[in-house]
Amino acid sequence: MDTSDCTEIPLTEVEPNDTPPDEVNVFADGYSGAIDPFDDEDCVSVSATSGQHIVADTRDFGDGACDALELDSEITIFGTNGTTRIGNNDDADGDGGTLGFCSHLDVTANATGDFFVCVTSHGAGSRFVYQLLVDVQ
Ligand SMILES: [Ca+2]
Ligand SMILES: [Ca+2]
Ligand SMILES: [Ca+2]
Repeated sequence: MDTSDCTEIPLTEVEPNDTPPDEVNVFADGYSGAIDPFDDEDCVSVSATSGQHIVADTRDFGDGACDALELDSEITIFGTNGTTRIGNNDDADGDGGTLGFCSHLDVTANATGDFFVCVTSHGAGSRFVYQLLVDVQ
């Protein structure tokens, strides 16, 4: 097999980032990570003002992994205490989106402070690399 065209995907996540509110990465544009092992959880913090929308998406790297079920993510957003779930999405297509098995979640901040966006694998045994987009608006 000729792998000379392969490029290493640079990931920006820093483990451990599995446990909000303390063990997380501060979100920055261009965030990417790997769910590995399959029960890995990757969490970022974003600050929001009460009433703002926190919009989070997972994406593949343009290789069609979301459509092909190679990337079946789930996004959960936790409130400022790091433990109260305020939203969850498995497949963006379930919301009428076009992202295959990737995820899309839009929640309204119920307080002012740091919120936590966590990416996990939906279903057993799936490992993948992903890009995470978060917009506070
Ligand atoms: Ca990870
Ligand atoms: Ca992790
Ligand atoms: Ca999914």
